[in-house]
Amino acid sequence: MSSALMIKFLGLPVPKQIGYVHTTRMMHKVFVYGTLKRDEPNNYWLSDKKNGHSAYIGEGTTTKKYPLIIATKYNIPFLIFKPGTGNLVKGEVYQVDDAMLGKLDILEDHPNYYVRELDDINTIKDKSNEEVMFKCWVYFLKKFKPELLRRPMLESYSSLGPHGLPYMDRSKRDPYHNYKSEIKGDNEPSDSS
Ligand code: PCA
Repeated sequence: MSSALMIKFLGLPVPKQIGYVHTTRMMHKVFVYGTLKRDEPNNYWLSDKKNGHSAYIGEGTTTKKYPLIIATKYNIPFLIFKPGTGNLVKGEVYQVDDAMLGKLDILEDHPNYYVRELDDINTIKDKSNEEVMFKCWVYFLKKFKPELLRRPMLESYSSLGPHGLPYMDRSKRDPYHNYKSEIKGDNEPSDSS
């Protein structure tokens, strides 16, 4: 018998909170380093309420070095899954719900293209200035062509940065050009680290 029923059975008034159905929304932390950051071309995905919930937590930095490069005809940023090479990369940490994470997975074509992995991110909370380590989801490129490692490795991405390689929006791309084959290698993740 539920506690609410038991109280009724005993003839006692049922307190309001008993029997109340609690729905919990799963929350996740995501570290974004590329076009999803503030003032970058895909940030509207995170701010669009129709996609779900997102809240900015603060600036984040990876705790391992990774190569952050710009590649393809469309100047797309990639964090390559080769820990120990490149820089401690700066980005932003957001809290998102299941719905928003699902939308980001569609945008990043996880797990076919970018692969979402959990990683430790040093985060400076915007509200309190407190520094904390969070396990965050990060979209990595795991199977990559080795020549991508010869590209300049950035510490922080901005589409309109001094590299002169502005991101090209999907709506402007050639539907017949397979840009994914420009970067995808056939290495297994273990070969790359
Ligand atoms: N969007 C994701 C991965 C690369 C990109 O452009 C991000 O900003 O983290």
